[in-house]
Amino acid sequence: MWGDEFNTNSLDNTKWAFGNDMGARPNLTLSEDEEVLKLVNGTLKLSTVKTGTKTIDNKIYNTYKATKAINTKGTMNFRYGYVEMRAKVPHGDKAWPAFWTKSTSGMPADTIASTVPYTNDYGTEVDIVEVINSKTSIGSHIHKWNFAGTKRLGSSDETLGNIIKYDFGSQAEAEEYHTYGFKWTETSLSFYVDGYMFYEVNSAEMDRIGISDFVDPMYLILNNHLYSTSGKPTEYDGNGTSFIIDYVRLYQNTEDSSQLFK
Ligand SMILES: [Ca+2]
Repeated sequence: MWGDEFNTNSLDNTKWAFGNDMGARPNLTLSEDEEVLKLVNGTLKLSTVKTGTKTIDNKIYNTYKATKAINTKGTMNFRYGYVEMRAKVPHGDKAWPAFWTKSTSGMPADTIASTVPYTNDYGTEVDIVEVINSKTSIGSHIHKWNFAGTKRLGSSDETLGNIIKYDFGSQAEAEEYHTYGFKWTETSLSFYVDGYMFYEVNSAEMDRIGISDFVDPMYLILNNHLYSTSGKPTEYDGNGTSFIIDYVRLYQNTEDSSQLFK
């Protein structure tokens, strides 16, 4: 089993490196500072922090600092298994925390050792937990991208993002500690909250939307951003958000030769 319980005093750089940012904004800077990324009482705390104000196009916006994303690309890539995160995930207007994956292949500048069996000419992405502007719910998303970075599936099936949702019913409940799981097998992709499977993409649906060959190894990514269209200022106006992660664990069956870990 691979995992990080976040019991160290600083980020374990044998497991995580900075990368895969969602991009800075005119009023949001990305940083590696302890102010926005620190280990606290056995947890990883990813924060957004208000730093001041700035006038952009004659409008005054708050300015914020957020952590750069961290990922396991150089240290841990996997195919199949069950990934679980226990965390307090921020919700609300313009909140944008995410726990997600990308495939090691199919992205222009993303190549790793040739011993990995590259089978596809596209990249895959699974957003295990993503909050975009929601007070009460998380979304999970499955994407398939081609080399140019554009979506390759048909228009209505470009993403399963609007279908796979879990609603907690209130912001207070949504922001409590919960476990978030993603199970990846040869024939299904399924999503869990607190052990309850709330959505499963089965083999028939994978065939229908063209992801039956969803096999290339993926790495994990964590970030806590503030939502806006790319290049536009975020209209978040609070004091900041906290994404507190107790652990991230990957469970695999080492006797199953189809499962890959490196
Ligand atoms: Ca912990």
